[in-house]
Amino acid sequence: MTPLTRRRFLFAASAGLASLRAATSGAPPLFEEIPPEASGIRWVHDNASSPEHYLPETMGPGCAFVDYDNDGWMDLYLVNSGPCDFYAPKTPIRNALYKNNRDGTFTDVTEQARVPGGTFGMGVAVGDYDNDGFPDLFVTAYGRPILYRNNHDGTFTDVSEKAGLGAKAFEGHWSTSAVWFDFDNDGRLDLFVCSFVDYGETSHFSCGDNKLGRKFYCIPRVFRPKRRRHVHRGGARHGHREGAREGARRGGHRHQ
Ligand SMILES: [Ca+2]
Ligand SMILES: [Ca+2]
Ligand SMILES: [Ca+2]
Repeated sequence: MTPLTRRRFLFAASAGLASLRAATSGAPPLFEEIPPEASGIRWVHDNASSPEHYLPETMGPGCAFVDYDNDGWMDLYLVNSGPCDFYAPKTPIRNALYKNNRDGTFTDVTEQARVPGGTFGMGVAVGDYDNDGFPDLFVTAYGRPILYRNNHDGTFTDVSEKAGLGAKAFEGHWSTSAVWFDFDNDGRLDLFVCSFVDYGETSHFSCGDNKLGRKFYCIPRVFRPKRRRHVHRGGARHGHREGAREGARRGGHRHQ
């Protein structure tokens, strides 16, 4: 058999794509964009764009499909920016939770569900950290992240402080992403939170050209990397409060 060189592979792949295009030309598109008027999803992200060109403006927004009410239909959670040390929105902005109406439309239930955010959000990680069968939300942010515990009745409670995930734990911290996973196989979800660069109040700046008098977004490598990461042990059997204590006792809440 003739050996498959890189050139032969690329040739075969391009020939395959060409025949696929020929076979599907004239076929209806796989996806269709549903306008806000039809879906009911009218939420708009505010990227906090400013003349200073601060780096967090270039990030986000994250979102998640999550069946928060366990009715078998995926709902949608969208993360917005918000007030922080360099941004004061002119009008109130918030995250959004859209309930799936099971007919192709969604209803904004953010206020009823009590999940508006309020920090400069980045993304969201979904996980049932207390093993009660209802998904919970961890919102990453430039500044304070938020852990929302699902109350089973269509509402959530901000339990960040009780869980050891509040403002103090993340002071001067920029969490960009997170993942729930059971790293020690004890049946309880744990949380890994990723950091980005050092962008605290005393260290955030923008880049520019002095001759032109213009500012640009800095490339991330001009900032010091933040190697800190958070690993929190969850507490499924005993509820999040005891779980948080256990995490502290067992060194589950680590800063590196
Ligand atoms: Ca649902
Ligand atoms: Ca839960
Ligand atoms: Ca675990």
